[in-house]
Amino acid sequence: MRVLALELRLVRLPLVRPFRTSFGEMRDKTCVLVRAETSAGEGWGECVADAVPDFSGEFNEGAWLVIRDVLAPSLLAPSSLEVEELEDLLARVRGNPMAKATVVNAILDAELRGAGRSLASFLGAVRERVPCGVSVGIAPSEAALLEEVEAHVARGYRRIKLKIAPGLDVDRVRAVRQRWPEAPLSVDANAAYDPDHVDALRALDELDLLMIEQPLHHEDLVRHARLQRELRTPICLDESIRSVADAEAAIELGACRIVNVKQGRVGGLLQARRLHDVCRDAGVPVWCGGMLETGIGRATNLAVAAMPNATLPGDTSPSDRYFVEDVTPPFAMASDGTIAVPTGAGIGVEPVPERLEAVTVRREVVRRGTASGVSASGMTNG
Ligand code: NPG
Repeated sequence: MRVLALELRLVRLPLVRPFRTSFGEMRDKTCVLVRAETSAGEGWGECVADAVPDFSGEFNEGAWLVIRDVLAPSLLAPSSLEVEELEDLLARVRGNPMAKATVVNAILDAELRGAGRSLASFLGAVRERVPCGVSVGIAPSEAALLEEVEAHVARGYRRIKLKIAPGLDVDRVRAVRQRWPEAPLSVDANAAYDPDHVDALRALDELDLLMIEQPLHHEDLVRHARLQRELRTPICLDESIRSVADAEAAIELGACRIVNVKQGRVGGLLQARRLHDVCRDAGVPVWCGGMLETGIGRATNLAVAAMPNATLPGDTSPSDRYFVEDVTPPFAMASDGTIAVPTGAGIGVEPVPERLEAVTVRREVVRRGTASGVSASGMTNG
Protein backbone atom coordinates (compact mmCIF):
# COMPACT_ATOMS: atom_id res chain seq x y z
CA MET A 1 0.00 0.00 0.00
CA ARG A 2 0.93 3.63 -0.23
CA VAL A 3 0.22 6.17 2.52
CA LEU A 4 -1.28 9.28 0.90
CA ALA A 5 -2.00 11.51 3.88
CA LEU A 6 -2.20 11.56 7.65
CA GLU A 7 -4.83 13.77 9.24
CA LEU A 8 -4.21 14.72 12.86
CA ARG A 9 -6.94 15.94 15.17
CA LEU A 10 -6.72 17.04 18.76
CA VAL A 11 -10.07 16.19 20.33
CA ARG A 12 -11.49 17.00 23.76
CA LEU A 13 -14.42 15.18 25.36
CA PRO A 14 -15.65 15.98 28.88
CA LEU A 15 -15.68 12.96 31.22
CA VAL A 16 -18.94 12.13 32.97
CA ARG A 17 -17.05 12.30 36.26
CA PRO A 18 -13.51 13.35 37.20
CA PHE A 19 -11.04 10.45 37.31
CA ARG A 20 -8.50 10.67 40.13
CA THR A 21 -5.37 8.55 40.33
CA SER A 22 -2.22 8.74 42.43
CA PHE A 23 -0.69 10.97 39.73
CA GLY A 24 -3.50 13.46 39.21
CA GLU A 25 -7.09 14.14 38.23
CA MET A 26 -8.57 14.14 34.72
CA ARG A 27 -11.77 16.04 33.97
CA ASP A 28 -11.76 15.55 30.24
CA LYS A 29 -10.22 13.22 27.72
CA THR A 30 -7.97 15.14 25.37
CA CYS A 31 -6.12 13.11 22.77
CA VAL A 32 -4.77 12.98 19.24
CA LEU A 33 -6.69 10.99 16.63
CA VAL A 34 -5.08 10.15 13.31
CA ARG A 35 -6.87 9.25 10.09
CA ALA A 36 -4.58 7.53 7.58
CA GLU A 37 -5.54 7.94 3.96
CA THR A 38 -3.93 5.10 2.00
CA SER A 39 -4.20 3.39 -1.37
CA ALA A 40 -6.08 0.60 0.48
CA GLY A 41 -8.62 2.96 2.07
CA GLU A 42 -8.68 4.92 5.31
CA GLY A 43 -8.02 3.90 8.88
CA TRP A 44 -8.06 5.36 12.38
CA GLY A 45 -5.66 5.45 15.31
CA GLU A 46 -5.94 7.04 18.77
CA CYS A 47 -2.96 8.25 20.75
CA VAL A 48 -3.17 7.24 24.43
CA ALA A 49 -0.93 10.06 25.70
CA ASP A 50 -2.36 12.52 28.23
CA ALA A 51 -2.22 16.33 28.10
CA VAL A 52 0.85 16.30 30.36
CA PRO A 53 3.64 13.75 30.83
CA ASP A 54 2.21 12.14 33.98
CA PHE A 55 1.42 8.50 33.25
CA SER A 56 4.35 8.33 30.83
CA GLY A 57 6.91 10.71 29.34
CA GLU A 58 4.72 11.28 26.29
CA PHE A 59 2.05 13.97 26.08
CA ASN A 60 -0.37 15.22 23.43
CA GLU A 61 1.52 18.21 22.07
CA GLY A 62 4.77 16.22 21.92
CA ALA A 63 3.06 13.27 20.23
CA TRP A 64 1.50 15.69 17.71
CA LEU A 65 4.94 17.03 16.74
CA VAL A 66 6.52 13.58 16.61
CA ILE A 67 3.72 12.27 14.40
CA ARG A 68 3.64 15.32 12.13
CA ASP A 69 7.34 16.10 11.82
CA VAL A 70 9.11 12.77 12.38
CA LEU A 71 6.84 9.79 11.70
CA ALA A 72 4.64 11.17 8.91
CA PRO A 73 7.52 12.07 6.56
CA SER A 74 8.90 8.52 6.89
CA LEU A 75 5.53 6.94 6.27
CA LEU A 76 4.57 9.19 3.36
CA ALA A 77 7.88 8.83 1.50
CA PRO A 78 7.90 5.17 0.36
CA SER A 79 6.11 4.43 -2.90
CA SER A 80 4.91 1.21 -1.35
CA LEU A 81 4.78 0.00 2.23
CA GLU A 82 3.78 -3.33 3.77
CA VAL A 83 2.30 -3.38 7.27
CA GLU A 84 5.06 -5.85 8.25
CA GLU A 85 7.66 -3.19 7.37
CA LEU A 86 6.15 -0.55 9.64
CA GLU A 87 8.00 -1.55 12.77
CA ASP A 88 11.42 -1.58 11.10
CA LEU A 89 10.71 1.79 9.56
CA LEU A 90 9.74 3.30 12.91
CA ALA A 91 12.40 1.49 14.95
CA ARG A 92 14.86 4.18 13.86
CA VAL A 93 12.93 6.68 16.01
CA ARG A 94 13.81 6.22 19.67
CA GLY A 95 11.06 6.00 22.26
CA ASN A 96 7.68 7.64 21.63
CA PRO A 97 5.72 4.36 21.58
CA MET A 98 2.37 6.15 21.99
CA ALA A 99 2.97 8.37 18.95
CA LYS A 100 4.15 5.34 16.96
CA ALA A 101 1.13 3.29 18.03
CA THR A 102 -1.21 5.97 16.68
CA VAL A 103 0.13 5.78 13.13
CA VAL A 104 0.80 2.02 13.13
CA ASN A 105 -2.77 1.37 14.22
CA ALA A 106 -4.25 3.80 11.69
CA ILE A 107 -2.32 2.21 8.82
CA LEU A 108 -3.11 -1.31 10.00
CA ASP A 109 -6.80 -0.35 10.26
CA ALA A 110 -6.71 0.95 6.68
CA GLU A 111 -5.07 -2.24 5.46
CA LEU A 112 -7.55 -4.49 7.27
CA ARG A 113 -10.54 -2.45 6.10
CA GLY A 114 -9.23 -2.72 2.54
CA ALA A 115 -8.95 -6.49 2.94
CA GLY A 116 -12.38 -6.76 4.61
CA ARG A 117 -10.79 -8.38 7.69
CA SER A 118 -11.51 -7.54 11.31
CA LEU A 119 -8.77 -6.54 13.72
CA ALA A 120 -9.99 -9.28 16.08
CA SER A 121 -9.37 -11.90 13.39
CA PHE A 122 -5.94 -10.40 12.60
CA LEU A 123 -5.00 -10.70 16.30
CA GLY A 124 -6.24 -14.28 16.55
CA ALA A 125 -9.07 -13.37 18.92
CA VAL A 126 -10.89 -16.28 20.52
CA ARG A 127 -13.83 -14.46 22.16
CA GLU A 128 -16.88 -12.80 20.63
CA ARG A 129 -17.66 -11.00 23.87
CA VAL A 130 -15.22 -9.91 26.54
CA PRO A 131 -15.80 -9.55 30.30
CA CYS A 132 -15.41 -5.97 31.48
CA GLY A 133 -13.67 -4.62 34.52
CA VAL A 134 -14.13 -1.15 35.92
CA SER A 135 -11.39 1.12 37.24
CA VAL A 136 -12.59 3.18 40.20
CA GLY A 137 -10.75 6.45 40.72
CA ILE A 138 -9.67 7.63 44.18
CA ALA A 139 -12.93 8.69 45.83
CA PRO A 140 -13.41 11.78 48.06
CA SER A 141 -14.25 9.51 51.03
CA GLU A 142 -14.67 5.88 52.02
CA ALA A 143 -18.46 6.27 51.98
CA ALA A 144 -18.34 7.69 48.45
CA LEU A 145 -16.13 4.80 47.38
CA LEU A 146 -18.54 2.20 48.78
CA GLU A 147 -21.46 3.90 47.06
CA GLU A 148 -19.64 3.92 43.73
CA VAL A 149 -18.55 0.29 44.00
CA GLU A 150 -22.11 -0.69 44.89
CA ALA A 151 -23.34 0.78 41.60
CA HIS A 152 -20.64 -1.03 39.61
CA VAL A 153 -21.36 -4.38 41.27
CA ALA A 154 -25.07 -3.91 40.55
CA ARG A 155 -24.32 -3.18 36.93
CA GLY A 156 -22.55 -6.51 36.53
CA TYR A 157 -18.88 -5.58 36.11
CA ARG A 158 -16.71 -8.68 36.26
CA ARG A 159 -13.78 -7.12 38.11
CA ILE A 160 -13.47 -4.02 40.27
CA LYS A 161 -10.13 -2.21 40.31
CA LEU A 162 -9.55 0.42 42.98
CA LYS A 163 -7.05 3.20 42.46
CA ILE A 164 -4.89 3.67 45.55
CA ALA A 165 -2.27 6.07 46.84
CA PRO A 166 -0.22 6.00 50.08
CA GLY A 167 -2.63 6.74 52.94
CA LEU A 168 -5.70 6.16 50.76
CA ASP A 169 -5.34 2.43 50.56
CA VAL A 170 -5.61 -0.29 53.22
CA ASP A 171 -8.65 0.96 55.16
CA ARG A 172 -10.62 1.71 52.02
CA VAL A 173 -9.75 -1.53 50.25
CA ARG A 174 -10.53 -3.50 53.41
CA ALA A 175 -13.92 -1.81 53.66
CA VAL A 176 -14.73 -2.81 50.07
CA ARG A 177 -13.49 -6.36 50.66
CA GLN A 178 -15.61 -6.69 53.83
CA ARG A 179 -18.74 -5.53 52.02
CA TRP A 180 -18.12 -7.78 48.96
CA PRO A 181 -16.14 -10.79 50.24
CA GLU A 182 -16.35 -12.64 46.91
CA ALA A 183 -15.85 -9.78 44.43
CA PRO A 184 -12.94 -10.07 41.99
CA LEU A 185 -10.99 -7.08 43.30
CA SER A 186 -7.66 -5.53 42.39
CA VAL A 187 -5.76 -2.34 43.21
CA ASP A 188 -3.67 0.00 41.07
CA ALA A 189 -1.03 2.26 42.63
CA ASN A 190 0.27 3.86 39.42
CA ALA A 191 3.82 3.66 40.75
CA ALA A 192 3.07 5.74 43.88
CA TYR A 193 4.76 3.52 46.47
CA ASP A 194 8.35 3.04 47.50
CA PRO A 195 9.93 0.24 49.48
CA ASP A 196 9.26 2.20 52.72
CA HIS A 197 5.55 1.58 52.23
CA VAL A 198 6.03 -2.15 52.68
CA ASP A 199 3.60 -2.28 55.63
CA ALA A 200 0.71 -1.02 53.51
CA LEU A 201 1.62 -3.42 50.71
CA ARG A 202 1.76 -6.34 53.20
CA ALA A 203 -1.65 -5.36 54.56
CA LEU A 204 -3.08 -5.28 51.03
CA ASP A 205 -1.58 -8.75 50.54
CA GLU A 206 -4.07 -10.05 53.14
CA LEU A 207 -7.15 -8.84 51.25
CA ASP A 208 -7.50 -11.59 48.67
CA LEU A 209 -6.80 -9.35 45.68
CA LEU A 210 -6.47 -10.61 42.12
CA MET A 211 -3.38 -8.44 41.74
CA ILE A 212 -1.55 -5.34 42.94
CA GLU A 213 -0.85 -3.25 39.86
CA GLN A 214 2.32 -1.19 39.44
CA PRO A 215 3.11 -0.53 43.10
CA LEU A 216 6.64 0.90 42.61
CA HIS A 217 8.47 3.27 40.26
CA HIS A 218 8.15 2.33 36.61
CA GLU A 219 11.90 1.96 36.11
CA ASP A 220 12.41 -0.25 39.14
CA LEU A 221 12.09 -3.86 38.03
CA VAL A 222 14.58 -5.09 40.61
CA ARG A 223 12.57 -3.80 43.58
CA HIS A 224 9.36 -5.12 42.02
CA ALA A 225 11.05 -8.53 41.88
CA ARG A 226 12.05 -8.29 45.56
CA LEU A 227 8.55 -7.23 46.50
CA GLN A 228 6.95 -10.00 44.45
CA ARG A 229 9.02 -12.55 46.40
CA GLU A 230 7.50 -11.20 49.63
CA LEU A 231 3.87 -11.08 48.49
CA ARG A 232 1.40 -13.86 47.76
CA THR A 233 -0.70 -11.53 45.63
CA PRO A 234 0.50 -11.35 42.02
CA ILE A 235 2.10 -8.06 40.99
CA CYS A 236 0.86 -6.81 37.62
CA LEU A 237 3.06 -4.36 35.72
CA ASP A 238 1.70 -1.55 33.57
CA GLU A 239 3.89 1.60 33.38
CA SER A 240 7.05 -0.54 33.58
CA ILE A 241 6.22 -2.36 30.33
CA ARG A 242 7.02 0.02 27.47
CA SER A 243 8.28 -2.66 25.09
CA VAL A 244 8.41 -6.39 24.56
CA ALA A 245 11.97 -6.32 25.93
CA ASP A 246 10.72 -4.72 29.16
CA ALA A 247 8.26 -7.60 29.58
CA GLU A 248 10.95 -10.18 28.92
CA ALA A 249 13.17 -8.56 31.55
CA ALA A 250 10.33 -8.28 34.07
CA ILE A 251 9.34 -11.91 33.64
CA GLU A 252 12.92 -13.16 33.80
CA LEU A 253 13.53 -11.18 37.01
CA GLY A 254 10.27 -12.33 38.58
CA ALA A 255 9.09 -8.70 38.85
CA CYS A 256 5.47 -9.59 38.05
CA ARG A 257 3.13 -12.53 37.52
CA ILE A 258 0.60 -10.66 35.37
CA VAL A 259 1.05 -8.10 32.58
CA ASN A 260 -1.31 -5.29 31.63
CA VAL A 261 -1.24 -5.04 27.82
CA LYS A 262 -1.86 -1.50 26.66
CA GLN A 263 -1.18 -1.56 22.98
CA GLY A 264 -0.66 2.21 22.91
CA ARG A 265 2.02 2.07 25.61
CA VAL A 266 4.15 -0.47 23.71
CA GLY A 267 4.06 1.07 20.22
CA GLY A 268 0.83 -0.28 18.79
CA LEU A 269 -0.99 -3.41 17.84
CA LEU A 270 1.91 -5.23 16.16
CA GLN A 271 4.05 -4.88 19.28
CA ALA A 272 1.08 -5.72 21.50
CA ARG A 273 0.66 -8.99 19.62
CA ARG A 274 4.32 -9.84 20.29
CA LEU A 275 3.93 -8.84 23.94
CA HIS A 276 0.88 -11.08 24.24
CA ASP A 277 2.82 -14.00 22.72
CA VAL A 278 5.91 -13.52 24.90
CA CYS A 279 3.72 -13.54 28.02
CA ARG A 280 1.75 -16.56 26.78
CA ASP A 281 4.95 -18.51 26.15
CA ALA A 282 6.17 -17.65 29.67
CA GLY A 283 2.87 -18.71 31.25
CA VAL A 284 2.09 -15.13 32.34
CA PRO A 285 -1.57 -14.13 31.88
CA VAL A 286 -2.38 -10.69 30.47
CA TRP A 287 -5.35 -8.35 30.34
CA CYS A 288 -6.14 -5.31 28.27
CA GLY A 289 -5.61 -2.00 30.06
CA GLY A 290 -7.52 1.18 29.29
CA MET A 291 -6.70 4.90 29.16
CA LEU A 292 -10.23 6.35 29.07
CA GLU A 293 -10.19 5.94 25.29
CA THR A 294 -12.75 7.28 22.85
CA GLY A 295 -14.61 4.73 20.73
CA ILE A 296 -11.62 4.48 18.36
CA GLY A 297 -9.24 3.26 21.06
CA ARG A 298 -12.02 1.29 22.75
CA ALA A 299 -12.73 -0.71 19.59
CA THR A 300 -9.01 -1.41 19.32
CA ASN A 301 -8.82 -2.52 22.95
CA LEU A 302 -11.82 -4.84 22.68
CA ALA A 303 -10.00 -6.83 19.98
CA VAL A 304 -6.90 -7.05 22.20
CA ALA A 305 -9.06 -8.20 25.13
CA ALA A 306 -10.36 -11.06 22.96
CA MET A 307 -6.87 -12.57 22.42
CA PRO A 308 -6.30 -16.07 23.83
CA ASN A 309 -3.93 -15.18 26.69
CA ALA A 310 -6.02 -12.16 27.79
CA THR A 311 -7.64 -14.33 30.42
CA LEU A 312 -8.45 -11.65 33.00
CA PRO A 313 -11.15 -8.96 32.58
CA GLY A 314 -9.73 -5.75 31.12
CA ASP A 315 -10.33 -2.04 31.69
CA THR A 316 -12.80 -2.06 28.81
CA SER A 317 -15.84 -0.42 30.31
CA PRO A 318 -18.77 0.70 28.12
CA SER A 319 -18.74 4.19 26.57
CA ASP A 320 -21.23 5.68 29.05
CA ARG A 321 -18.78 5.08 31.89
CA TYR A 322 -16.67 7.86 30.36
CA PHE A 323 -18.68 10.09 28.04
CA VAL A 324 -22.20 11.41 27.59
CA GLU A 325 -21.52 11.20 23.88
CA ASP A 326 -18.54 9.42 22.33
CA VAL A 327 -17.03 10.17 18.89
CA THR A 328 -18.22 6.76 17.61
CA PRO A 329 -21.54 5.03 18.21
CA PRO A 330 -21.38 3.91 21.86
CA PHE A 331 -20.28 0.50 23.14
CA ALA A 332 -22.83 -0.99 25.53
CA MET A 333 -22.26 -3.56 28.27
CA ALA A 334 -24.79 -6.37 28.77
CA SER A 335 -26.10 -7.22 32.24
CA ASP A 336 -23.63 -10.14 32.38
CA GLY A 337 -20.80 -7.58 32.30
CA THR A 338 -19.63 -8.32 28.76
CA ILE A 339 -19.17 -6.21 25.62
CA ALA A 340 -19.29 -7.53 22.05
CA VAL A 341 -15.99 -7.44 20.18
CA PRO A 342 -16.44 -5.53 16.90
CA THR A 343 -16.69 -7.83 13.89
CA GLY A 344 -16.61 -5.26 11.05
CA ALA A 345 -13.54 -4.72 8.89
CA GLY A 346 -10.55 -3.14 10.66
CA ILE A 347 -11.44 -1.82 14.11
CA GLY A 348 -15.08 -2.04 13.03
CA VAL A 349 -16.15 1.49 13.96
CA GLU A 350 -15.74 5.02 12.63
CA PRO A 351 -16.30 8.43 14.13
CA VAL A 352 -19.67 10.06 13.53
CA PRO A 353 -18.62 13.05 11.34
CA GLU A 354 -20.67 15.78 13.11
CA ARG A 355 -19.65 14.45 16.47
CA LEU A 356 -15.98 14.41 15.48
CA GLU A 357 -16.22 18.02 14.30
CA ALA A 358 -17.91 19.04 17.54
CA VAL A 359 -15.05 17.71 19.71
CA THR A 360 -12.16 18.77 17.45
CA VAL A 361 -9.88 21.43 18.93
CA ARG A 362 -7.31 21.45 16.11
CA ARG A 363 -6.79 19.68 12.79
CA GLU A 364 -3.87 19.39 10.41
CA VAL A 365 -3.24 17.23 7.35
CA VAL A 366 0.19 16.06 6.19
CA ARG A 367 0.08 14.95 2.55
CA ARG A 368 2.41 12.89 0.44
CA GLY A 369 4.78 15.19 -1.40
CA THR A 370 4.20 18.07 1.02
CA ALA A 371 5.44 16.54 4.27
CA SER A 372 8.30 18.52 5.71
CA GLY A 373 10.19 17.87 8.87
CA VAL A 374 12.73 15.37 10.10
CA SER A 375 12.46 11.90 8.63
CA ALA A 376 13.19 8.81 10.70
CA SER A 377 16.72 8.71 9.29
CA GLY A 378 17.31 12.14 10.81
CA MET A 379 17.61 13.90 7.47
CA THR A 380 15.74 17.16 7.04
CA ASN A 381 12.99 16.54 4.56
CA GLY A 382 11.37 19.23 2.41
O1 NPG B 1 -11.38 2.40 32.13
O2 NPG B 1 -10.03 3.17 30.60
C1 NPG B 1 -10.36 2.98 31.76
C2 NPG B 1 -9.45 3.51 32.84
C3 NPG B 1 -8.50 2.47 33.30
O3 NPG B 1 -7.43 3.03 35.33
C4 NPG B 1 -7.42 3.09 34.13
N1 NPG B 1 -6.47 3.72 33.46
O4 NPG B 1 -3.47 3.83 35.21
O5 NPG B 1 -4.24 2.42 33.81
C5 NPG B 1 -4.29 3.50 34.37
C6 NPG B 1 -5.43 4.45 34.08
C7 NPG B 1 -5.09 5.64 33.21
C8 NPG B 1 -6.09 6.39 32.68
C9 NPG B 1 -3.80 6.00 32.95
C10 NPG B 1 -5.83 7.50 31.88
C11 NPG B 1 -3.54 7.09 32.16
C12 NPG B 1 -4.54 7.83 31.63
